[in-house]
Amino acid sequence: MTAPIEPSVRVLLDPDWASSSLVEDVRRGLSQHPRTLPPKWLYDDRGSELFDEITRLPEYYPFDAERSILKEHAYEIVTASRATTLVELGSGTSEKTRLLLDAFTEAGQLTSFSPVDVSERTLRDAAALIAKRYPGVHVAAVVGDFTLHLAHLPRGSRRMIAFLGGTIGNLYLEERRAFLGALADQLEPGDSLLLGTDLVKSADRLIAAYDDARGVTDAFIRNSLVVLNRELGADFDVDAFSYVPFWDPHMERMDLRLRSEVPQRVAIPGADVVLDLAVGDEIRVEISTKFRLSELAAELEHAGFGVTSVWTDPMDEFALTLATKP
Ligand code: AVJ
Repeated sequence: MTAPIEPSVRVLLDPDWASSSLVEDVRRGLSQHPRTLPPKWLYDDRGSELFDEITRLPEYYPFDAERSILKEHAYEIVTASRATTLVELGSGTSEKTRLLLDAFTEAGQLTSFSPVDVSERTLRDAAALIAKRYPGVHVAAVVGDFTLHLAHLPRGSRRMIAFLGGTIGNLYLEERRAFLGALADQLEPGDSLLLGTDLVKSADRLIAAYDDARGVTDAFIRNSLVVLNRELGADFDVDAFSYVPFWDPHMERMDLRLRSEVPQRVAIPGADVVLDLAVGDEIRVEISTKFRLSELAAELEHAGFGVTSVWTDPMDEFALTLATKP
């Protein structure tokens, strides 16, 4: 019997959100057209719970699609990566990651696991659970922002960086380029990226996934205003907005917005912003870009990766791409 090794947790993100980049993000985003809030601030404790609930909705196909790929191909993926360290960006509950960890265990390959997430509570719970379940694996969790803290990833052994769930779709093209380029720069030859991407499909299927019957996604997106009320002393009347998700066929992305239903003035003292909204004015809270495999491969190659393998689910709704730093 190997005794479980206690997980370590490094906090790189200021626990006081109001004094962190939230203020700057809010100021910059709300002065853009359309007004925008960056999605990473959706994941406070309540937001993390709501997202977890989204993953269990029948309409939210990406979760099950990605899981089915991992169920079928995890062993192939981990042996192809030849990694001994698994880093997971935007790890959340790391629920699906267990399929990778199981395969790593079966292959006798893994020595350490580093989940990275902005949500400290979710991360601590996940790290404790995983350390218990995989004795012998050193769990080194990082509370951080994967766009800011790439230089702090563990090094010294062959790494696979898992970025699952389609979260890369939250980034705009320029942000995606910067992120993939910075990641490739941080990696050593032989390290790899396992990237989950949702694929372009019919608008009906997409809209259903982001406009679920029980209104969980609505509550998740609306929670962004609750975060601003709490962290920045804002006075958003959360019920004075409606949730407006739509498919943008030109940009090939879901665009998730809140629309003001009344003329209103909102004060956000913590960011020194006063927001005047007319009826119909919108705030974009999240985009979720959908991909085409040929374009994705080109983007990865442009960033400095070589595409090793691509796996999709039987319905070709979602893809996992293993890209290696040459
Ligand atoms: C966690 C970013 C992958 O874009 O599908 C789900 C977030 N937002 N429903 C996604 C989300 C609304 C999700 N990601």
